[in-house]
Amino acid sequence: MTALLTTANWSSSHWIKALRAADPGRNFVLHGVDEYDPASVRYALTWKPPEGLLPSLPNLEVIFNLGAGVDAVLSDPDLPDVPLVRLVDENLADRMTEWVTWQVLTHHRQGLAYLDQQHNRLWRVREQPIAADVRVGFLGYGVLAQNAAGIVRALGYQVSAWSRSPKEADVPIFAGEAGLAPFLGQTDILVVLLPLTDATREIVDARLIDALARDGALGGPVLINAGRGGLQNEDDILAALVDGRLKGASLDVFQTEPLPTDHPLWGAPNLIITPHCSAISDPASVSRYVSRQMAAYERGEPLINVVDRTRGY
Ligand code: NDP
Ligand code: OXD
Repeated sequence: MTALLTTANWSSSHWIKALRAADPGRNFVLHGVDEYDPASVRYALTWKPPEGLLPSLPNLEVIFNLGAGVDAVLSDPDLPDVPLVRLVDENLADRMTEWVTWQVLTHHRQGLAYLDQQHNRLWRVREQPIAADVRVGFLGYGVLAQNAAGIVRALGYQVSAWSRSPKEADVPIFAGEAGLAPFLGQTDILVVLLPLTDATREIVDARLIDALARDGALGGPVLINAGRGGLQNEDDILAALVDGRLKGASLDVFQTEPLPTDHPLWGAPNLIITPHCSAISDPASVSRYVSRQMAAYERGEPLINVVDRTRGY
């Protein structure tokens, strides 16, 4: 009985070592390196598995996605009909919270403008609205957004969120299509933490940008996206940065990754680009999560964080 690992562009040696340390009694094999019999594979532990690999495992029982977003694994048209478990991990959530907080503070406190001043040896104090006057809206209010919202709120910002379904929460929640325009109309800094699904593809376009609040303390709206590149129309974002409809933006994810060196976004004004690293999966922490789930499953307990394939996340 084998657990098969695929890690795409992540360091496979770190992952296999961490898995073997977390669960020494189990047979982990690394696809493309170790010999294995496909019929012996009961679990697949994957990040962006090569298309066709999972359908080739006749006795596969569970797929564990090593990241939070499952869009890559769901894109395989022949994905076996077995439970797909996504990653829910405090370590991952805390990393995302660090990145989101960093971006919110940088745009609010004009980090790019001060860096520019420093390069020009210019001593000039800029406008300084207090956090309580700045409205941060989370587009998507799942595990990661809720964790980040807790810290952003603790810093004093006004926080609200938009999700697919209504929910009880400690911030105002706008839900569904009807809730989107009112939500955007009261948002100064938009933090996108949605999954990429048929319903959310390119949701961040010119229309959405134009619906953001323009009467806020920052003098214009700011876009922050750490969800997926497929959520954004990059031509629309570029145009809005160039003509000032967006005061600033931070993008961690892109339609094409790595972002091609000749992509015009590299030169866009007031844009912070990070290379899809806002929250990286920690091999040791994720290995413990997967090991706990496999043990519980073998005791006959239900798997947790199983993806609802009809919703796509
Ligand atoms: P969750 O599944 O916990 O939350 C998703 C949220 O999006 C929920 O609030 C959900 O609404 C909402 N949502 C989904 N579809 C819609 C829709 N059509 N309309 C409105 N709201 C919708 O996801 P996580 O918080 O764990 O992760 C979010 C995403 O972050 C991942 O899917 C992944 O793409 C990305 N990510 C990026 C990383 C990076 O390094 N850049 C690292 C980790 C994750 P509801 O609450 O009603 O279900
Ligand atoms: C994730 C990611 O989805 O790293 O976890 O993008």
